[in-house]
Amino acid sequence: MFGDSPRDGMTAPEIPESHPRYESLLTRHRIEAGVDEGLTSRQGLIAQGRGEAFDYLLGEETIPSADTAARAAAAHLLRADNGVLSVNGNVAALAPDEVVELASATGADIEVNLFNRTDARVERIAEHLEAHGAENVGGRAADGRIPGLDHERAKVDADGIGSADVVLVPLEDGDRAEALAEMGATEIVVDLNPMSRSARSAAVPIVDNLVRAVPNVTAHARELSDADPGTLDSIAASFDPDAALSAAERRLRDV
Ligand code: PTJ
Repeated sequence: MFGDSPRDGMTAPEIPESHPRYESLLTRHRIEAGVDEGLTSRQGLIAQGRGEAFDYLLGEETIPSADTAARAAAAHLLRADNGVLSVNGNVAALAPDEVVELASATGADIEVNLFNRTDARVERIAEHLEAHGAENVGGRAADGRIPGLDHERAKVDADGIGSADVVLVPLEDGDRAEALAEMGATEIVVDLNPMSRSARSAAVPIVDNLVRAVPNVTAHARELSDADPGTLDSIAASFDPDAALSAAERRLRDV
């Protein structure tokens, strides 16, 4: 059914568009197709299931605090000297075009950065992103290290995430998110679970589904493209991560 082209999993013809949970079911098919195509790890299926549960409780919409976070993320990326968008197997399957558009709107680089790293999957994902218009995709050199992690999980590009001043990590394992934050870069995390260590270690936690969050950061970046540095700095500085996490948690508990 899937696998003839990278986009086959997007169409999922057996789901009628009138289905009340059409978007959610389509997303599932994209992740399944990602596994079939060698982009997404099997653990990525489990991660998606965890994410779906939180998204259901959030009402499957971008809540106001997540929108504020997306705006702060856009300001950070526009101000960055070396901004990097980190892409794993789930992100590659769910939002390749959206990542390419965000890179173009902010001038950030794209780097494949995997929890369950193999050279073959890095190459597969890099080629997939290139087929969607990405240029100079990083992650293949793997000549840098995130301190405090074991060998495979620590690998990054020295001139990419290794020297970034702002990193966007949509969906990250807690250990790696904490280790990345300790490297000193401003860390932007997209995670539907506001209680996860990844969200809690981020300077800018965006509690939203990455399929909504990435295009939303792009929309804010486009809207802020002519803003002066002082305006961008003040948007970034006025963002309160604890308030954003508390607002998201209240929304989950108020269902
Ligand atoms: O491709 P790899 O090898 O780098 O592996 C990627 C995964 C995601 C498998 C790996 O990083 C992992 O195991 O992650 P965790 O520890 O399962 O954490 C995933 C987090 O992302 C959880 O807190 C989920 O709630 C959240 N999540 C899942 N799907 C989405 C999401 N957040 C935003 N949007 C989603 N679509």
